[in-house]
Amino acid sequence: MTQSALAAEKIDHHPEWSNIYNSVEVLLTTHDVKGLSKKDFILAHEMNNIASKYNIR
Ligand code: H2B
Repeated sequence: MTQSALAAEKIDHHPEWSNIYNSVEVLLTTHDVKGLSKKDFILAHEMNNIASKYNIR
């Protein structure tokens, strides 16, 4: 989550997410366009890379 937050800051794009214990739920959307933008896909890709680095599903 910490690494994803840094990735989000880098592209100035902020996920809606919640964290309880060892579980994180993420909703990627772009409020400015009221839907999905390229940044959502970029951040999703980054988050997938981070998750696979730690063997997280
Ligand atoms: N994050 C998300 N998820 N959606 C946005 O529309 C958005 C954002 N807008 N982060 C950004 C910041 C914008 O408000 C600033 C001014 O860049």
